[in-house]
Amino acid sequence: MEKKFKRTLITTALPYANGPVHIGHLAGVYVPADIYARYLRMKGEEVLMIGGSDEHGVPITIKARKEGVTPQDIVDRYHKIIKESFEEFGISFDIYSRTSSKIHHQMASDFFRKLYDKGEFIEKVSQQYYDEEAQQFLADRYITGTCPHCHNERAYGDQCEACGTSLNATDLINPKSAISGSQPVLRDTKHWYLPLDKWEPYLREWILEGHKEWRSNVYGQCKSWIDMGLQPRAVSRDLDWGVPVPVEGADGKVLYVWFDAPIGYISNTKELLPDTWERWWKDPETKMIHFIGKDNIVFHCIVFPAMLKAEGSYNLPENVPANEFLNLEGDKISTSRNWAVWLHEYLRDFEGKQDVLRYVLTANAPETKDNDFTWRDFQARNNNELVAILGNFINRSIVLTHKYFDGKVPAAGEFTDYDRETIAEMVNVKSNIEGYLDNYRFRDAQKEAMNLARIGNKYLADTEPWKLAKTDMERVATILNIALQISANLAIAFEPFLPFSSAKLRSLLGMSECRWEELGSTQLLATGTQLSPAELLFEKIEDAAIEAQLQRLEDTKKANMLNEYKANPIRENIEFDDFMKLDIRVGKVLECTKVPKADKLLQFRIDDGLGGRTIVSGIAKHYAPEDLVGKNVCFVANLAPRKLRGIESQGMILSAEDADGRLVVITPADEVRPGSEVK
Ligand code: B3M
Ligand code: ZN
Repeated sequence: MEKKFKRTLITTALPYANGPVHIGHLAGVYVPADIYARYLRMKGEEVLMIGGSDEHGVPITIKARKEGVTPQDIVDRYHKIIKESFEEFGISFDIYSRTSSKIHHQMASDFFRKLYDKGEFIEKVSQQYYDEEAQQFLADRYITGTCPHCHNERAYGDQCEACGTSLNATDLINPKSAISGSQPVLRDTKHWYLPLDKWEPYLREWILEGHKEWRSNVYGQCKSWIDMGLQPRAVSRDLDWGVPVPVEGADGKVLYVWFDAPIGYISNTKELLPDTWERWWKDPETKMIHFIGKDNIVFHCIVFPAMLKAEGSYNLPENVPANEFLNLEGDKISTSRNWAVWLHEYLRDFEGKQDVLRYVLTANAPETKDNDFTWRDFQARNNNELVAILGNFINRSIVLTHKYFDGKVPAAGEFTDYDRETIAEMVNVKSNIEGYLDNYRFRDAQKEAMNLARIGNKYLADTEPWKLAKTDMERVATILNIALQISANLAIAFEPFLPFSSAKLRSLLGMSECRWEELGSTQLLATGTQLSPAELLFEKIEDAAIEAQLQRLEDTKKANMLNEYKANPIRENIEFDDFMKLDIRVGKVLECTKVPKADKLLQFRIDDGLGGRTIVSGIAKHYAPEDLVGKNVCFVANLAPRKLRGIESQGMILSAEDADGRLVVITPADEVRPGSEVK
């Protein structure tokens, strides 16, 4: 039996304040959260929707350094842009604050200190690279060097983007500081670790037994993390930007951004409700829902709950309906490659059409798998659904009422069976939408709301009031009364999804109230209510506007190609004899398995035509092992064997990766015998 709660706390992932927000943010987190919050409010429930900017972390310091400004300058700039974009799109936060605020620093610091005093952390001294010139420890992203695995010379301290292998900075050959360029030295440094392994039994019970109803993509990711075995996780960093670690002798150390950021949900609530915030975070009568993207699942389902359990007085989330990713025209959205539809640019090009984007992003929401945004689909859904179905029905109902009844809602006479059937269908729509929304299925819920517009269109098409005007005005009055009641129901049904259009429709119909419980009623508009003059809710989007967007993306692609070659120039020429030293062969993948406790490594058994060999490759992030079995791959056969996580790797599988990090293995165009030489 579903537990009943008195109130709902909705948190939304705090976007990093190091760039503007784009359609992926809206689709992944903020539109679904806003739909849910609006729906609950319309039902008269107690709801809080919390948002804010995530203003710490290494990427912000890197951007500040690149621009020669301070991290505070960066976050001040983007916090403002992000906040304004959300306001423009009607994302109805009760508060949108930020983690560089004093109240957050205090809250995060106190939270850490409480866990520290309770002995919830493991203290460990580890070796970290220190830049003697810049006089600071180096975060992983500030260290570059040669990847020990594929010899890419621009690997980072945490990962090699060429072969995808996750690295420790000390694995790098010839490490360099990205700050001063000097050779860093290893120094001891103390950090505090949250022992996630201690909470593994609890998390296993709480999630894997207690929340089987969570979305499969969320549940699955939690299960694989828990089954892989949880490890202690560092919750402090050697950085000068962030929440200082509130412990003696911790100068120059700050809380790890993923430790302080989720606490931002709490501090933002406290900022909004200084006296009653604890009711929202500690009263078991409060239901907490985290709206996030899939890359934040582990932090919201494993790390943050462990922190809250360690602290001991907080609720845990009831659900985490994480969305997958939205792609753009078939490619991953990428801030660094400007491959995005930025909200502020959308508003410039499609003024007043926020609801069109909300509608399309919900219709294509990546709720259980990645999905793709295309401008052609955006145009089609606007023209064929919003204009042709919803807008058209509303417009006909109002125009006909002005034509025959002077714009006043006419009195309904006797209902026919068909009238009653139509009304019954409308009542059905209410329970269908509720069923979907209560289960975070926003795509289906919106589709159901649009279904009501289809019912309205069909009703007018079947009853043809314009043909009866000469003979039976009473019947025309009944038909238009019902059509107008359906229109008023659409204003209610679409409020969570299309708040701007719903408000416009309510004013056209002279509707004041908009309460969810009234959905399904045929008494929403009193007889005699004066309608405003008809006005189109939506307008067609012409090809030219779409072509302009596609051209912009084409130009971006060209600019990226240019930058890629500049950023990743072809290496210097080698002699033909040097090339001939490489012995590249074709091999068939006989077996492929994940390397335990190495989330980026796959172990292959390859038929190399010479009895077989083992190769370890850092491409686990790009392939499910079972998808590679049976494939032909190309591999370097005469690379000196080397041990990786205790496994002797005899060679290297060749793969290609684009600047976006998308990686594919190299396979021969046609079937060819294992051991065949690549020339
Ligand atoms: N700043 C957003 C991201 O990973 C991250 C979310 C924090 S929510 C506490 O893109
Ligand atoms: Zn590598």
